[in-house]
Amino acid sequence: MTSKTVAVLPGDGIGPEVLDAALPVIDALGLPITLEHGDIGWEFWRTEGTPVPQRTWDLIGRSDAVLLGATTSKPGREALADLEPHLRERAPQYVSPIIQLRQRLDLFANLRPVESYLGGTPYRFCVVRENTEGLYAGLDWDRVPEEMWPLVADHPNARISGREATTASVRMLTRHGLDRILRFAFEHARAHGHPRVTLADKPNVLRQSSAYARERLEEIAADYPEIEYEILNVDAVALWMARRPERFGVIVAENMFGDILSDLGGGVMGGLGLAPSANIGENGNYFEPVHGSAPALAGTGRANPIAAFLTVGLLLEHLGFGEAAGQVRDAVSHVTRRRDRVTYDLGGSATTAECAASVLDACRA
Ligand code: GGG
Repeated sequence: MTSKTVAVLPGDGIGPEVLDAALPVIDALGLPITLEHGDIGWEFWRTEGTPVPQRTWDLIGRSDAVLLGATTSKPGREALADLEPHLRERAPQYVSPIIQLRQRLDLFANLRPVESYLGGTPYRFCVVRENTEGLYAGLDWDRVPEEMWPLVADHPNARISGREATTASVRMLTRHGLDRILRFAFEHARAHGHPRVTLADKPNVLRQSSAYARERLEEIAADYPEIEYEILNVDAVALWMARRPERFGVIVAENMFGDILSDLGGGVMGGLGLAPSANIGENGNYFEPVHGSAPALAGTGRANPIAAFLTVGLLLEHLGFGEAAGQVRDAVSHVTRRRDRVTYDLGGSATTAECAASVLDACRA
């Protein structure tokens, strides 16, 4: 097995605790991986003026994969209250580290596996969210720009409100963006034996842009004849994710639809404490639990480490350690079915350390 280097960026709040709990799994499985710890998050903005110092970018650049704990996306009232006045004035300039990573590394694919860890009918699917365009392309105006007004003015509500009282956002889909995310979805389906790719879109309302997405889907799908594909309205996908999650393999969606569906996926699984994620591009990646930094929970020993374990599993799979990734998922399954081994958010009473010890024991068994 070729040796790999992973940049570990614990970040803020509970990020360091959940990574500390989950990382021993790499040793437990005897994998040839070198971990290099680096700095990211609010603390580094406070002390150095940036949440991602240059030495961290350098570390990311020389690593095969990046493992993130959690980071502050927007400083809360308590974080602001602790600041000296000159820093408080500058706080609105703080840009979330994960946005910086996604933009600078062009991490266009956000992968969220959704799997039944709490029992019931088994399911295993994933949501692939496009990360760079769609309704979050940044084409968002607090008042419709003058040059756009002729396109909007005929809408009856806009006619009544006038330009000064009309706002707009544009859903931008490009051939470049569509092709690479659709290809990613099909490649993922192929690699994981999923028989079907579902494009979650809105063809009954956003007819023109959805027709273009269909055109790109049909062309890309031709390269994957063994994989079925379908286009469903995003609202129907949400309904079926909740009612019959086992019907899905790979769900792919533009940025906003994917944002919503991927959080729904966390809900279907049983909560954010279980949900892992990956952000992947041509030249970089980072893996992180979906949950945030949860400052109120930090230091209490109650944070759920399962999402961090499953995130490490996802990272292992990406690095080519597929068998080890399966062992991590199996160990998690073994533990999540025992309420006495899980943390409070899953109805248990275990601490972070106790829950992690159970997963590590199951891995070694
Ligand atoms: N691990 C995901 C993550 O940290 N996301 C950023 C985020 O949502 N942060 C909100 C927060 O921690 O306050």
